Amino acid sequence: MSRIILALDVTEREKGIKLAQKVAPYLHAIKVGWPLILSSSMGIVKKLSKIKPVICDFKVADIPNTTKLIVEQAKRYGAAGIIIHGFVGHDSIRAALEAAEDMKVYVVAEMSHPGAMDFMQAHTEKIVEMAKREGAHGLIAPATRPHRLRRIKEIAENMEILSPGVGAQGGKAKEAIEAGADYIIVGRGIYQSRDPVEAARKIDEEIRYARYRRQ
Ligand code: NUP
Repeated sequence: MSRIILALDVTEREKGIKLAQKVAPYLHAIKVGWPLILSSSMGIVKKLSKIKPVICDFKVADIPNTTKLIVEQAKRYGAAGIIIHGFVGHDSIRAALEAAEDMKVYVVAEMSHPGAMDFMQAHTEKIVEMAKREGAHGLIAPATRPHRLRRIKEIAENMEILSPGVGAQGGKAKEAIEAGADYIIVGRGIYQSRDPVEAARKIDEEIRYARYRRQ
C-alpha cells in the first residue's frame, strides 16, 4: 500500500497525464491544484481519476454558500477529495462536508511554509479541534515541522493526516510518517526529478517500514 500523494503542479496537461501514468504504481492518490487546473481545465480531474483517486487542492476559504458551490463542482468532475482552509471557521467547514457527501474533505491545519508561523500556527490546535468536531475526514499538516505534525496527530486522533513539504521544502518523508502522517504529499521531489519513477520508488522504500517505528 502506497503512502505517497503526487502533487501534480505541472502546467502542461499532456505532461501531467503522462507523468501520473508512469508514477502511478507508487501512488495512493494524485493532488491537483490551481497550476494544472488553470493551465488545462477541470476536465483534467476526470481524466486523472481514471489513473488514481484525485484530491482537489483548492484551499477553499470562503463563506459557506460559495464553499458549497465549489465543493459541488469538484464532486461533479469526479474528485475523491477536496482541501479547504480551516481558519474560515466551523460554518464553512460544515457547508463543505454537507456538499461533499462521499467525497473526503481535508482541512488545512497548519501550512508547511515558514510564513505559516506568522499567523496560522497560533490557531492550529483550535482548527484541528474544530475540524474533528465537525467530522472532517482529514487534515493537512506540515512535514517541515515533525514536532507540530506529532502534536496535530495527537489531537486529531483517527483523522487522516496528509503531509506536504517533503523534499523541495526540506521535510523528510520518513520523519513525517513517524511523526504521524498517514500520507505524504510530494510535488517537485518527483515531477522535477530527472527520473520521476525512481524518485517515487526511493521515497516509497524510505517510508515502507516507517510506521512500525511510530510512537
Ligand atoms: O501547507 C501546505 N503546503 C503545501 O506545500 C499545503 C499544501 N496544500 N501544499 C501543497 O503541497 C503545495 O501547494 C504543493 O502543491 C504541494 C507541495 O509541493 P512540493 O513542495 O513538494 O513541490
